[in-house]
Parts: sequence; structure tokens; C-alpha cells
Amino acid sequence: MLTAPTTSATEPGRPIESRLEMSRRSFLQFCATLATTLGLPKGAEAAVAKAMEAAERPSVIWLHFQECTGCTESMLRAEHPTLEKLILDVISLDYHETLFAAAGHQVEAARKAAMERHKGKYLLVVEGAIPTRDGGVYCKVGNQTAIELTRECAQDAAAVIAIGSCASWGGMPATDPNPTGAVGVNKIIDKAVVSIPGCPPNPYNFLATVVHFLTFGALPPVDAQGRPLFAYSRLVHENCERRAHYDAGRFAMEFGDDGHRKGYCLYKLGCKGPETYANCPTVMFGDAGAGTWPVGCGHPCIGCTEEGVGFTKPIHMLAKVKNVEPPALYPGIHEPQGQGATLGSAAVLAAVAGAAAGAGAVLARNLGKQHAASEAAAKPTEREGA
Ligand code: FSX
Ligand code: SF4
Ligand code: F3S
Repeated sequence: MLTAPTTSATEPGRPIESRLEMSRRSFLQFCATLATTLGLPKGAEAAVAKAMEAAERPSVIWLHFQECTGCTESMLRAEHPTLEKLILDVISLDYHETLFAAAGHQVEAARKAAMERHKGKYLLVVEGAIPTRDGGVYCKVGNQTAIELTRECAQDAAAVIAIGSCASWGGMPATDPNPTGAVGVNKIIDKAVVSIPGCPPNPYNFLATVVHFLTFGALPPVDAQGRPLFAYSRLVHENCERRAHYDAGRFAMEFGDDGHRKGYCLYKLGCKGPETYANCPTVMFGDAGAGTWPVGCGHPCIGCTEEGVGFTKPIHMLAKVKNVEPPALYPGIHEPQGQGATLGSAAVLAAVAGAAAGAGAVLARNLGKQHAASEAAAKPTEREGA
């Protein structure tokens, strides 16, 4: 009933590398990369490959609520090496409103049949936020509210995955004043929910989560927000390619300025990388090569994977830095020697000194030194002019 983006659903007997039109070597390399991403020990790639090759693919029921369909789009728009083929090969997508060719009663019957056939074994994936105001009337599919559908489908699911920021905590639809009372899946059901936030989320993280489920029969370990640790345990800022500029105090101050064109750090343009947990700088998007992620393309991270940051904090507001704050002022590139501290270097000393009172004292002392140094430097000139 699905439009057929891959032939695997009809040819389960063929070796996986043949179905994916890749060499055995490339397939095993991909499994090794997945195992590494998941933080598995050496040798685990064999178990990953075995799980991916298994003929029995988990049935997936994929629901759509308040969203832009970007989650599905990002999954299907991956380029080399055909990530969407891998995803569609390891799962059996038995219900997906965007990809179904059928409609109406036919499609609802297919969902119920898949749920009955795979009772207790299927994966429920929810994309989009769930409106709760006025009895949930703001999103209905087949005359059922999103709340009713989610609860019905979650009841016999082996595991529930919230894909995208909307399904994780409400995301864009829950932005103040949240007119429909949009919430994430975890507020609607009692079962544990693994969240893969991002607007859109990285399809690689979804695939790795499913492969973990296939390999171990359980979803991966998560953080306090239900996000898989393999993907969301590091700040964007920790692995950012512009981090050296941040540490050296080189910032773009406005879009298109010299610093921006040179690839300087985007912190002063509101980059939320210092308070956002995600693996975007290491995994990137679309398999299209280096730089294919927001900061790589020259736009500050808006914190789309972080509740309370993405769609909440204004884009140009400075991030709350969760490790080391940058000082307000830095030394100039060419510091005069032997004349005491400059305003910039005093500010660095003040920042290093830490506490505000102590920092203020250091700043005042060095400003005094700087003043004395500039007085001394000015005297010969005055004599020359006399
Ligand atoms: Fe869109 Fe998905 Fe954003 Fe939301 O991704 S890309 S609005 S997270 O639910 O479709
Ligand atoms: Fe990268 Fe943003 Fe951190 Fe700068 S502030 S290093 S651009 S993540
Ligand atoms: Fe989102 Fe920031 Fe990554 S905006 S896609 S978390 S770089």
C-alpha cells in the first residue's frame, strides 16, 4: 500500500547489500560506523550487521500530528549512501500517512490490521505535537483526536519513539502562547518514550535508535529528557568546527561582516550551541559532505533539540554557556610591550580571576597601570612638541 521508495519490502530473500545496491564492504563499514555512534564495544558491528540482515523487520506505525512533515522529509531526502533506503529496509513501515498511497477507511483498516498482527511487537513512531486544549479537537485523523490515536496505538506497542521536537515536548506548535495546548507524547501516555528531538531531527539518530532496538531488543539508554545518550550527551559547542575561534575570541558581530565571512564563532549572533545537546557537528545532515549543518552553513544554532531554548529564546539572545564563559573583552592582536596591561588584557585577567569583586579589583588595578603607562609614553612626545 506504500508508494515504493525501495524494493526491499517485496524482496526480503535478497542479501541486504544487494537490496541496498552497495558492496558488502560498504555495508559492513556502515554497520561499524553505526556501532561506533552507538558507543558499542569493538566487534559489535557483527551483531549490528546480523540484526540489520534479519528477515524479520519490525512493523512501524508512524503517526502525524501538529508538524510540518520535516521529520519525514529529512529522512527521505538523505543523499549518499542512501540512508532512506537503509531505514526503509530495516523497518516495515505499515502505516505512514504521508507515504501511504491509499486513503480513508482503507488506510485506517491497514493500521488496525498491522497493530493486530504485530501486537506487542510493533514500534510506534509519533511525529508532531499533540493538542490538548478543548478536548484535543485541533488535530483529528479518521475522526479520532491525536490524544485518542496516540493512546490507542501506544497500548500494544513494544516501544514508543517521539521523532522531532514537536513530538518530544511540543516544539514549534507549543511556542508561547501555545493556542492549542500542544504537548509532547510523553505527556499523553504512561509508557516510556524515547525522544529524538531536532527540527528536523537527524535521520541517522533515528536509524541508530532502531538498529539498537533490533540488535538488543531494547531502545538505547536515555538522558533525563528521554533523549538517547549516544546522540545527545554532548553540547553542540563541544564539537563545533568554529570552537577554536570562540576560544581565541574571534566572533562574527553581524551577518556578512568580515568575521562572518572568515568563519568566526557565531556566539555573538545568538548561537545556542553552548547550551544545546546534540551531535549535529559530528553527524551533520543529508550525507552531503562537510559543513552541512546549521553552524557549518553560517547560521547560529537555534537550539532546536533543547526544550526551553529552541522556539523559546529569541534567536539573537546570547546563550547561557554551560562550560566556560567568554570574557567581554580580549587583548588586541598586537599588544604593546612593556607598558603594563591594556584594557583588553585587564578584562581577560578579570575574567580569569572569576568572582565579580575580585575581578573588579584586578580590572581597576590594571586600568591604573595602563593609565600610568600611557602618561609615561605621552611625555617624550610632549617634549618633542615643545
Ligand atoms: Fe517539522 Fe517534524 Fe520540526 Fe516538528 O520535524 S521539522 S515542525 S520538529 O515535527 O515535521
Ligand atoms: Fe560553534 Fe556556536 Fe560554540 Fe561558536 S558558540 S563555537 S559557533 S557552537
Ligand atoms: Fe538544531 Fe542547533 Fe543542530 S539548531 S540542527 S541543534 S546545530
